[in-house]
Amino acid sequence: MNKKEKRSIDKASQFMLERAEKECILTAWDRYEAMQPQCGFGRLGICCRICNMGPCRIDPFSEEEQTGICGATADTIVARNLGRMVAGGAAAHSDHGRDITHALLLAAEGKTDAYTIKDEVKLKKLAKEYGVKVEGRGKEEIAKELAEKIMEEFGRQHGYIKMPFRAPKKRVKVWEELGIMPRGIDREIVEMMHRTHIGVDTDYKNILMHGFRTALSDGWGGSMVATDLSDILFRSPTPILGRVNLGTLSRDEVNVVVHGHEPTLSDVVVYAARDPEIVKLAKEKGAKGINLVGICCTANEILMRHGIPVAGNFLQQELAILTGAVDLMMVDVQCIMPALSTVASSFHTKLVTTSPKNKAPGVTHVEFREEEAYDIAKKILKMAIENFPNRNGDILIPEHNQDLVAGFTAENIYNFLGGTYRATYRPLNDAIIQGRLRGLAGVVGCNNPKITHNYAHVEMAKELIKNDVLVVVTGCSAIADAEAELLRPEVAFKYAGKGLQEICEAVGIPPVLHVGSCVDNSRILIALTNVILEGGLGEDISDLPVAGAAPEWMSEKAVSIAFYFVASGVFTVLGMPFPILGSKNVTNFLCSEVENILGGKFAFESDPIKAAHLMIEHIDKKRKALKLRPLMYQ
Ligand code: SF4
Ligand code: MSK
Repeated sequence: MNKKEKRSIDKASQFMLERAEKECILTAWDRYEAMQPQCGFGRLGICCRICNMGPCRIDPFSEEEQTGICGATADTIVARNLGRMVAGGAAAHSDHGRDITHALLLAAEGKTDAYTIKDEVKLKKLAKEYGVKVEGRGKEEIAKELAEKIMEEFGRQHGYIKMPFRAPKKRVKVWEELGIMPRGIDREIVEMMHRTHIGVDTDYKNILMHGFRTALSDGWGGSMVATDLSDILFRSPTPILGRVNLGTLSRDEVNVVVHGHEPTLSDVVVYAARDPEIVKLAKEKGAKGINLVGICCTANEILMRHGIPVAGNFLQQELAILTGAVDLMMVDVQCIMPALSTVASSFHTKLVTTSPKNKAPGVTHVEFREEEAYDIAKKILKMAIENFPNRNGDILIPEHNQDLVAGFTAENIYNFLGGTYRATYRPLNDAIIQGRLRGLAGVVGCNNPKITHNYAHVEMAKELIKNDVLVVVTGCSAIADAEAELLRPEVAFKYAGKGLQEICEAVGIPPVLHVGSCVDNSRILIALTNVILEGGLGEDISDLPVAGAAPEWMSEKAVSIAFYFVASGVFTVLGMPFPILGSKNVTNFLCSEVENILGGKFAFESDPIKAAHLMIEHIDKKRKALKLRPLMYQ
């Protein structure tokens, strides 16, 4: 295996890595190598910088129990560090949710004409859930009151937030009894920061239980808000054809790459890119038109609603610029490497930040305001067009680009499985009960140069579907599988077990279902709840033959996601451990004891095949507990 193959399994990425090497342009993989050896204290989670008496570190090989200067043990330090990671991840997702709520409010008040309410059915359903009167009222009036009520969820001071009550009754009872039912979304994050301040919570279990509460305020709170309101404002996804990989960049069109997470600007850019004035301007500059593509979750948002191509996932953001064909990359928030400006400086590529929360030294900033969204979108597109004639040097675009199907949701699965006139999860439940389908798995999360790019996502998904496990994917995992052609219905015949093949053939779906962006992991929680409500597979999510995984995770958001899945009762395997191995107690609590109280737990396994089999073993254990029939074909 050569160096490029060790870095990525994806041919398009290997092609670009070759250029990077030839032209001595550093990428995340090079910086990762230069960083070796990485700090062992940090890796084990036993370095503390929380107060200025430190930094303190605990010697993992010491015979005697060591503490920090204040007396904090390894257990406390490790739990505090992890708790703060959960808070960071929950904050990012939830702030995204807040921004979408703000956009809904502006649209309802008529303060922006860039957005209209596109899913009135979902608006009314959600309004009823929040006690907003719908009869005899216009959609804007309903949306205004709903947006205001949801805004209150962030700072709620009394009682609990609403969305966790969507979970099965038994699960809600578990959370209430454990005292981890989330209150205000912001409140849980603030409380985590408070508890982990010097001289507050030193009980590692107490800190970690609050970690679960904080994460629940993300998964069943901020992220779920982001998903539901995005559907209302930008349209609920339906299965849609798309294309993926760096080969979606075009030699003779103006290439505009949108990267980040929030759909508020990128969704408007989709419409602005079709504006006759913009297309005409592009042609006047000698281009054939505008080619809009995406990276990371902004890409997933506009893929599943508009079929806009995806140029790549997290580790491909620098590689896209390395083609020399990107005329402009517009970024919003999250997962945007600071190194982009350095890579862009080797080419003509214009990098533009758009969020007041994310500026970069020396990078053009065009501030996004919802009230002027369309004009701002056009302004950025014009900057890209102006930059098209400045292309210099070789344009090297890999050929690779694949078809895919995306746009599955907890709601449209009803129609897919049951048909438009009898929308139901019954066929899915029956397939599991009768043993045609072994169970379900959610594979999500990022890339990380510690693991060969896309390898763990793809191998894990293949192993799971081979064993008749239907896989749902989000975020960069979804993009990885798309690049390996796993999001095409016909691959069921190549890779899936016989039972899963029969289902894919009957329903016309791929064996790996793309259910959206990182905040859309909330769709998986709702789908699991719908399975419980349909009946015959237990009373709680923890009864279900399901498992989760984040095989190449890197971000704090992935930590929060993993925490809310375990808190919801799902066994969750991570491809790399949390930085907690410096505390045996914390590791044992999260990877074992916690199952007794939450029904879910964590496992760490870097080999994706072994990790898939841990998930399969767990699924089989749950099938046995439910006394389901033996599998039909395994
Ligand atoms: Fe050291 Fe305690 Fe301060 Fe952490 S909080 S840096 S362990 S003194
Ligand atoms: S973009 S959080 S690298 S999945 Fe959602 Fe990908 Fe992870 Fe960012």
